[in-house]
Amino acid sequence: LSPEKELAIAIRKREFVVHYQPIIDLSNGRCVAAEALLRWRRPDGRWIGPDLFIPLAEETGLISPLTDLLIERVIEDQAALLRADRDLHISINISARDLESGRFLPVLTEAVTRSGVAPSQIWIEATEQGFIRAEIAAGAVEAARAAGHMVAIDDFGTGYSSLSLLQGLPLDALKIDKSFVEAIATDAATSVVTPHIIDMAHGLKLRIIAEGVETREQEAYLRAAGVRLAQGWLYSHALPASEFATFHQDRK
Ligand code: G
Ligand code: G
Ligand code: G
Ligand code: MN
Ligand code: NA
Repeated sequence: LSPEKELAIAIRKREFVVHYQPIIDLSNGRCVAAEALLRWRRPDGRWIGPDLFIPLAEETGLISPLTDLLIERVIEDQAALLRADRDLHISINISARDLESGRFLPVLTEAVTRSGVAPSQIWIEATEQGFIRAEIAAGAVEAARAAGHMVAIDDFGTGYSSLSLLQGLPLDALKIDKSFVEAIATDAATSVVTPHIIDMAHGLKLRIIAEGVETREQEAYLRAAGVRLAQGWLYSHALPASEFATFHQDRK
């Protein structure tokens, strides 16, 4: 069986679960959101990470049904919690292909409407690559925002994005890639770039979410620089839905 066939069958059999990495408000330590991260759980019990199957899904067009499944699972897992806490948000990753086709948006709108979740409680992340490749990126972002979602550019700094790309997109937020967080307070060459990314995001009036925060020193630096939101192993790994509910209960 080719990897593509295996993936297609796995999608049909719904062998995917979603784990949730908490996102923390640095001003008060509260858990205000989580990033949804797909995991493939094979029938033999093996777990396969998204770094292995997302690129294959993108190359083969299987990303579209996979994103549909992601949306279904996120709503299944989180609708009750989202209805109970209107200040909680779940952030989902959308691929370049999804942005190009635009199909994810009616699927998301239907799921949100049916479950009584506010559209503003679902954030959308797409990588720089997604915005560059999608010719209609600005239109897709506008449509998602018009439907009530916040839209963030993900893994910022790792692609080819330019200031002009950012200026041309009606974005709400920017996620600083973990490589720039890792460089904080080290003598890595990238450490000089981090404050510029933060300044630029502030200049463009974007909310900032820092990824891969692992130390109190990084956290203190980010807070002092005016970064409001952070995620990383300092707070928590990605958690199964039930464990995320407990984490949120303790830190809401
Ligand atoms: O969770 P981490 O472990 O290994 O995820 C690796 C990368 O896989 C993430 O940074 C993200 O870009 C991608 N990814 C995870 N879940 C999804 C998903 O549901 N859809 C898409 N398109 N990408 C995802
Ligand atoms: O969630 P975290 O960022 O720690 O995930 C890292 C990798 O560990 C994932 O890409 C996935 O392959 C694997 N993984 C995630 N959740 C589980 C789990 O519940 N059990 C096992 N065995 N592996 C997992
Ligand atoms: O969407 P995306 O690239 O942003 O997903 C987050 C990725 O970052 C996942 O692969 C997850 O396992 C990883 N990750 C999350 N927190 C940390 C962290 O604190 N340190 C490192 N090195 N990786 C992290
Ligand atoms: Mn992401
Ligand atoms: Na990222």
